[in-house]
Amino acid sequence: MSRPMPSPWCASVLTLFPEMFPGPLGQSLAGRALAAGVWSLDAVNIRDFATDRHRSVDDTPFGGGAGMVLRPDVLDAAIDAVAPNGRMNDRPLLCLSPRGRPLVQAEVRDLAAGPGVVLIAGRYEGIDERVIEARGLREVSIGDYVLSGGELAAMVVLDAVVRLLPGVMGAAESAAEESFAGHLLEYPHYTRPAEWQGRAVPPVLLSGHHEAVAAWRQARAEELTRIRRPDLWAVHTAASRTAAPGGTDQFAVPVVTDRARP
Ligand code: 9D3
Repeated sequence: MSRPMPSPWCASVLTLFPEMFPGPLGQSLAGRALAAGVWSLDAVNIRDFATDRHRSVDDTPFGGGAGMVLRPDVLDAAIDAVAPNGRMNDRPLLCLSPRGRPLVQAEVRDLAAGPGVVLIAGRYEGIDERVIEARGLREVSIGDYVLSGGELAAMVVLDAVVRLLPGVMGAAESAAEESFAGHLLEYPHYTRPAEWQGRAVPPVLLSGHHEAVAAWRQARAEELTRIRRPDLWAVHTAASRTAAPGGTDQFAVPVVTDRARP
């Protein structure tokens, strides 16, 4: 007999552009998992919670300045619709913002291990600070560049999390990801033909000498990381110095110091 379906990992997105969802998340890996009921996606229109006849969601900033601010009353009502205030709310409330803490894989993993997430995708200059305080919103950025809104950033968060949900990735892939040391960039990949447009594949890869191949890949990964990502390289070298022989989780090395969230 078939076992009962586990309740899906549950994502709600609060946005002024709900029609942007699922967008690219309806395709490929995440889309298949969505159709299979591994996760659910609920895009909620913040404007549905406006109270005046103009359905306004924003207002001018106190103290003056450019741009508009998302009203606290409207956003709070929208949050209430998916995470009722004072009730047991087990899903973390994240607010996509260019001033947020940069998203890292450890946080993605934590989200995937939980019941779901509520994502608030802002437009305008920002949202009223008092909602952030009152609801304990965790502000998250996806990197140091300027987007025109939080929706694409919300999709990035969801894509990163959903691929980690049980049954979404292949078992082999997930196992490889689990055991992967983490702080090195990937070595270069090659497939047939062995020569293409006058460019040969590195001969060691055709040698059939597995240890030599592994050593070459390790060296290329380290070289790439050192040159391209000195920040990751510093983590890697610190980890190699402190890690117990036989290997511990190198993500656990105390290089990231800003994990205790206020
Ligand atoms: C001049 C002040 N601007 C901050 C750089 C205001 C502003 C610009 C763009 C406020 C919001 C936005 C829209 N961006 C996001 O909502 C956003 C974002 C981003 O722009 N970069 C990286 N991660 C994220 S998460 C949400």
